[in-house]
Amino acid sequence: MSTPSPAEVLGPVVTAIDHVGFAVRDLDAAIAFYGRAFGLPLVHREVNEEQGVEEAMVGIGDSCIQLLSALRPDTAIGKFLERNGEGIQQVAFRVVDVDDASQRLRDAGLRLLYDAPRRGTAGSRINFVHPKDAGGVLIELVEPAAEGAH
Ligand code: V0V
Repeated sequence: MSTPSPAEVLGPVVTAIDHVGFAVRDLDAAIAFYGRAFGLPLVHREVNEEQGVEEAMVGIGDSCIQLLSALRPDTAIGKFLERNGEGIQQVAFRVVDVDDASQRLRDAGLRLLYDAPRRGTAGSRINFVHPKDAGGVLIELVEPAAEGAH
């Protein structure tokens, strides 16, 4: 059996770059910096205990930059900051159906980090492709919450 092409694996289920995630040490300072330097407005802010982050979405056109600070050192962002310092930690692809997208990728032999999607920003449902299976980039799959669901 031949390896499926990317189009065969996800085809039209990926619809946009939902956001790019930046690991930051000081969330308030980062929000102020991107506002001052680039005019990016704060559109959402929340704590996600399960992910170990306090995060802020700043808008850029139709997309967002997600500023991610660590609640504790022993978290994904805490470890990233310790290892790399501040910088791009992930790119998030918006998908129509995260269960379907995850299963298609598993079937194509990629490792998904979670067996079942977890809660992401503003009630979205998320999963991640392991960076070692995606060219060294941590790719998040995000299915936004239905309109008015959060
Ligand atoms: C680690 N590695 C990365 C990486 N993090 N490569 C690219 N991008 C990253 N962000 C590399 C690391 O350098 C190692 O390479 C290798 O992967 C395995 O390292 P590890 O020691 O096992 O890595 P850990 O323990 O730091 O875990 C890495 C993973 C972890 C990706 C498994 O960060 C994770 O579970 N991430 C998913 C959850 C997450 O990122 N949450 C925060 C965002 P070498 O040295 O072996 O070559 S929350 C969020 O996005 C929300 C709420 C949302 O959008 O809605």
